[in-house]
Amino acid sequence: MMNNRQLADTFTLIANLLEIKGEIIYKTLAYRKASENLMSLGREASEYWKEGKLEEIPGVGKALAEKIDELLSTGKLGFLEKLKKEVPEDLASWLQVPGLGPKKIAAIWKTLNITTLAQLEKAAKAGKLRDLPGMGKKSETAILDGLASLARRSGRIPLGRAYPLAQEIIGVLKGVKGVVAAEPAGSLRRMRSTVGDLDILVAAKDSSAVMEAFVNLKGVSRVLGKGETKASIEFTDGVRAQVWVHPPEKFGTALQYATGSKDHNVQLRQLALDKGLSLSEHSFTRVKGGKEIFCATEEEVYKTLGLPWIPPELREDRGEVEAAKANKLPKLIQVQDIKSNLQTHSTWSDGKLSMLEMARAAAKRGIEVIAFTDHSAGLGVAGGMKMEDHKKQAAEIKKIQKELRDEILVLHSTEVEIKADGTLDYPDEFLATLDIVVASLHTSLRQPREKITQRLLNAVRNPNVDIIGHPTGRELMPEREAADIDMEAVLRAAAESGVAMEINAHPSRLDLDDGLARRARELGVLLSINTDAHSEGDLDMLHYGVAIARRAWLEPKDVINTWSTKKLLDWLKKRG
Ligand code: DGT
Ligand code: CA
Ligand code: ZN
Repeated sequence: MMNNRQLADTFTLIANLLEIKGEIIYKTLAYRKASENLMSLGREASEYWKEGKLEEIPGVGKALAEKIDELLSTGKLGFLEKLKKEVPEDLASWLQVPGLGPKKIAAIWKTLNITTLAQLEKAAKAGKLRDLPGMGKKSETAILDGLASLARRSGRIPLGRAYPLAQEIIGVLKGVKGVVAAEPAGSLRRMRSTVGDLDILVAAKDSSAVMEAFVNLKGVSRVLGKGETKASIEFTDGVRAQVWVHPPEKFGTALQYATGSKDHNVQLRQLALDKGLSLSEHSFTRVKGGKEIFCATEEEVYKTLGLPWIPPELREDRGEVEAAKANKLPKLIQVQDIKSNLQTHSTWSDGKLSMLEMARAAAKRGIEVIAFTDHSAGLGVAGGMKMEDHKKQAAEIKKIQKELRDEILVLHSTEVEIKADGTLDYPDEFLATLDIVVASLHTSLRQPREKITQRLLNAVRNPNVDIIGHPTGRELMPEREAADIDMEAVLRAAAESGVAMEINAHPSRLDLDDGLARRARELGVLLSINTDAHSEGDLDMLHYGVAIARRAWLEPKDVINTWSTKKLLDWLKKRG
């Protein structure tokens, strides 16, 4: 029976093929919406189906319910089979090429009668695209660049996908008889922004029941290996997962080993050797012989080495072992330290909730200050606001603040476009009237390095700008490379001007990533962790941003969102 992901993929495929076919956008939107809703649905659609309640799924009306019904009962869909005969399925993969949209795809396919990515590349290289209607030499080069960028993609899994999937798997494994504990390990536990595969560690005396449950998880397409202590699977979408099973008395050494990183582990093993011990996945043994030392917890592992426990986010061999030895580990920031959310969107631009609803949702999560950073006019696709409308928004903020009283403080703000020519989308005199200003790049991200760096520098040095939103423009879901920016120059300028650089907590961005955030802190730049929430659910993504900050060694004082309301307002006042 098809699971939600497979149903969602089917609807996305339909939407993509319909778009290439030339169907009006409004028709494809219903499929895209349904696909999104299926992905974020808390229960399997098949359960709704069994209850005869498919239409209770958000975005699913009668027509879509019939299609889901057909897919669940037969595993196929007549409508899609017919569509594939009109529009070859291979063409859908062309949509992943940056710079290539449905209209151009249709034109190329119909004129040259080609359908695969390989044929597309060959045609572009042979200069056969430039003469097609609506194209030119420039679009041909853009397609070649897009194909090259596609080839450079990592094949790694974004944390925002891996993390919920791992939680699901862990939930199932915890329900297996005899399981004492189940935890993420590997890069997943270290919270890297992308992971190669999912590593999960289970404590149980007997591994066979765990292995059985693991290889029979929903959506598994292949079992890559299955042994006494380890099993490895691949899901239909190519994601791989690995489970390690150890008895509870060895859980500490096993978890430490499986968490890595490899380089961190190399360091620990050397430390052990210096003490005449050999450290393995199972235990410490004395090199000279003698009793094995078992560790049920990680704390015991580190203690045996004479170290305090090192948080997983730091285990990258970036100085953490030396810091631990000297008792100088940072007091890492935690989710509960965050008091403000300084990038959120409401229905004034492309957010799903009104300001009042959003403010209440944030307050419910312990947030004390929220800034509404609705898009500026230039970002038309995201419902950018005309400058005049800010008067009305300010009036609404006054009104809802009365209603909210001291539940949460609402700040009037904007996410102002840094335009292609390097100027900001609103004039300085207007920006100066707002409580706080976020400036971001969304368009013309492929400008040459010098030009786009200068664009960002202009914003960094503008005294009306307080935060630079998602500074590099990289995206993880779907994958998009960062703009070619001299970030070292930008961070140095930020240290000088006092502007804060964002760690955008939304798992589709996680920008700045840990490396740049750590460099920022080194240079004395302030950081700001914001959810960029467009819906209530987005407010719960904060922990991803905090994890990136922890990987960057950040302490509460480095992040303006941990400050008291007074300190934050004083800072804003001083900036003018
Ligand atoms: P990934 O999956 O590429 O994002 O990165 P990791 O760190 O999850 O690495 P992975 O999945 O290859 O291995 C999982 C853990 O297993 C790793 O974090 C540490 C441990 N490990 C793997 N290979 C070695 C090794 O050769 N030596 C040691 N000491 N540990 C290893
Ligand atoms: Ca891994
Ligand atoms: Zn933005």
